[in-house]
Amino acid sequence: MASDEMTGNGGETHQTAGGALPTLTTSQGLPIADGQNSLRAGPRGAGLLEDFILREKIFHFDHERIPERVVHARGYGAHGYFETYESLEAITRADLFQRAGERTPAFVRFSTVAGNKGSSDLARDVRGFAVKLYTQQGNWDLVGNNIPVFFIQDAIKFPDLIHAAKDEPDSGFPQAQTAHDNFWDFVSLMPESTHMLMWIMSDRTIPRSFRFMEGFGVHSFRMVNAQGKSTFVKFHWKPKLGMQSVMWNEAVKINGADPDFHRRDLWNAIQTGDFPEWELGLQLFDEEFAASFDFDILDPTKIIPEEVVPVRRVGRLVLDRVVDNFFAETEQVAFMTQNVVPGIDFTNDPLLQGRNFSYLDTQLKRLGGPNFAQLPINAPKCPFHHFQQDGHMAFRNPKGRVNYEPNSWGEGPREAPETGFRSVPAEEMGPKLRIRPELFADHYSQARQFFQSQTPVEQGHIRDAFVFELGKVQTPAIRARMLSRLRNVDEALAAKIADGLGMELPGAAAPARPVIELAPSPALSIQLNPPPSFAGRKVGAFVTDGTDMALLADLQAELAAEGAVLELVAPKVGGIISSSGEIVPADHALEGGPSVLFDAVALLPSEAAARMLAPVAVMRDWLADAHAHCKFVAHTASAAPLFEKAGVAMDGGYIPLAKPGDAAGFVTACRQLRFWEREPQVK
Ligand code: HDE
Repeated sequence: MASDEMTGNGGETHQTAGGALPTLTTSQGLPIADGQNSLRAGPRGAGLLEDFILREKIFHFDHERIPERVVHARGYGAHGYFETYESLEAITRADLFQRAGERTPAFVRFSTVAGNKGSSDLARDVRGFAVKLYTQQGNWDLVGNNIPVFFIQDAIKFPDLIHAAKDEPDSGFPQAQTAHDNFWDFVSLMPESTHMLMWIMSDRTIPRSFRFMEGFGVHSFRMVNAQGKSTFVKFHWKPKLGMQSVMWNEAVKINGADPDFHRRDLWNAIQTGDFPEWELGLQLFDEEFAASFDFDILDPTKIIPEEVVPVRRVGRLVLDRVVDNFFAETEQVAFMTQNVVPGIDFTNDPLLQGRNFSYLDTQLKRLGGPNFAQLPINAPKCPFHHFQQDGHMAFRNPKGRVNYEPNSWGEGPREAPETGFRSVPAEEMGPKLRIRPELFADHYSQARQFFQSQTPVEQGHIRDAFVFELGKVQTPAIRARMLSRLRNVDEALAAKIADGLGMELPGAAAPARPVIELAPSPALSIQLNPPPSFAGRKVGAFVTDGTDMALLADLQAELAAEGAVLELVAPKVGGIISSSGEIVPADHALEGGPSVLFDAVALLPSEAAARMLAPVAVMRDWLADAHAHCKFVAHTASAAPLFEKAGVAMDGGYIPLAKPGDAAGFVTACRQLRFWEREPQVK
C-alpha cells in the first residue's frame, strides 16, 4: 500500500463494498493501477516523458471543447415526441401527418441568440425553438424562434446583424445583450428591423421559462400533397400552459440568483413527470390569398395575423425525457433548415434561402467533419442508405464492393421516383438582380399593429425596455435616429421614450411606403391570452419554526390540485420545527431562495420569527421584490411585522390565510399570474 503522501488521497481507499465497479482503463483499454499520481523520477523529481497515461488523459481533456455555435450558443435540449391529431393527407404527403395518433420521436433545443455558451438564461433576447422530428421519411428540422418575425429580410445582412448585436469587437462587452451602441446603430439604420424591435422590447424576450413561450417557423413554407398540390404554410407552436413572461427588474435579479433558471425549470418539469407540451398550429393559405395580402408572404419581417388566417392545431409536441449527456445530445445536435421531408418544401423567402446554405456549412466547422449525421442525435431513425463514405470519424461503414450507382451488381439502394423528395416545380424567371420586392418596403405598419395590440401594461413594458436599452447607448445621435423611426410606429410611444431618456423628440423619419392602419390582433398580446390555470407554476412559501402546519398543508394541497408546485424557504435549509413539533426540511435557505424564483409567494412565519427577521436585508428584499414584481402574496396575520419593515402597502394582491380553505382563494387569484393593478404604484 502506498503511503498517504504518495497517493495524495489522505489515506482513503477507493474500494467499494462488493468491489463490483469496473476497472479504470485508458482509452485503449489498458487497466490503470494508479490514477492519482503521474510518473516521476523519485518522490520530488521531474515528470517523465514516458508517462503515456498522463499524456493521453491531458491530450483528451485539452480537446474536450468544440466551437460553440456562432449564434444560439447557449441552449438546452430535451427529447419527446410529436403526435398527429388527424390525417393531413389532403394538404401534405409528409409521412408524419398521415395517420391520426401516430407518434414521431422529437428532439428540441431552446436557446438564446446573442450570448455565449456560459451566459445567463434571462438575457433579454430572442429564444431559439429548434425541433428535430425523426420521421419515417427522414429528419425534418423546424428551426424556429419564439418570435414570428426577424430583424432582416435578406441573408446577406445576417453577419452584420449578428456582429452588431454581439459584444463589441474591441472591448469584448457587453455580452448577451443588445443594450449597446453597435446594436442600436445598426438597427436604427435598418428600418426593416422595426417590427422585430417592437417584439424584442416586449415581454416576449424575457419568458418565464421555455414551457411558457410560443414558437414560430417564421418563414412561409409549403406543404405539398401526393398530387403535387402546394399550399403555403406558417408554423406555430402553442404552449399548453399558456404564455408567461417575467418583469425586467425580475429578469436582472434571476440572472444573479440562478443563471440556469430556464434549463433548471425544463429539467425539473420533465424529471417530475410534468411534461411540457405545445400544439403545432398551421396557418394554411394559397396563392390567391398571398396575392391579396397587404404584405409579401416571402417577407420574414411580416406576420399573417391569426384573426386573418386562423391557426389550425394539428398535433402536439411532448417533451418527456431529459438528455443522458448534455454534450452528446444538446451540444452536438445539428439543426438544419434544409432538412425537409417529402411533403414539405421551401419558398423563395430570401432569408430562408440563405439559411439553407448556412446551416450545413456551420456544422462542418462545429462538428469537425462531414460525418456529423452519423452521431446518434443527428442520425435518422428510419432506414437510410447512400453511398457517402469515409471522412473524419466515419463509424458507420458499409460492407461489400458496391459504393456507387447505377451499378449492375443488383445491390445497394435505388431512387424512389414516386415517393422520393421532389421540389415544387415553381416557375422561376426574371432578370438577375440585387433588389427587393416593392412590398418589402413597408417597415412600420405591422410594427404599429403589434404595439396597438398590446394591453396598456404591456405597452408600458415596451416603453420601459426602449428607455433602458437606449439609455445604455452612449451616442445621442443613435438614440435620436431610433426615436425618429419610432414616431412612425406610435407618436405617443416615441414621445414617452424621449421623455424617459430626457431628450427632445426629433423629427419623424420619412417612411419608404405610407403606414397602413391595421386592425389590432389580440393574439399578439401575452396578457390578452391568459393561461387556463396556474398549473406548472411555482409558489415559494416562507416558513419558520412555529409555522402553522395546518395552513401550510392546506396550501400545499390546493397547489397540488392545481398542478402547481410549492417550495419552502426557511431561515436555514436544514428546515424548521413546525407548530406541531415536527422537523420539516426546507427547499431553500432564505439567502438562496429569493422571491424572484417564484411565480407567487406565501408568508407563514411565527410572529416571533417575523419580528426577529423583519429588519434583515434579505428578508426585506424578499418581500419588497415580490411586491414590486406584482406577485400575489398569501400571508398569515403573524407576517404583519415583515410588511411594515419592507415598506409594502397591502393591496388586493395580498390574500390572508387565516383558516383552512383560504388557500383555495389564493390559488384562484394566482391564475391571473400577476396583480397588475399594483404596477402604477410601484413604478
Ligand atoms: Fe439561424 N443559425 N440563421 N435563424 N438559428 C444558426 O446554425 C442563420 C435565423 C436559429 O439549437 C446556426 O447550427 C442565418 C432565423 C436557431 O442548434 C447558423 C440566418 C431563425 C438556431 C445560423 C439565420 C433562426 C440557429 C448557428 C439568416 C428563426 C439554433 C449554429 C439568413 C426562424 C439551432 C447552427 C440549435 C442557428 C445561420 C436566421 C433560428 C450559423 C445565415 C430567421 C433556433 O447556421
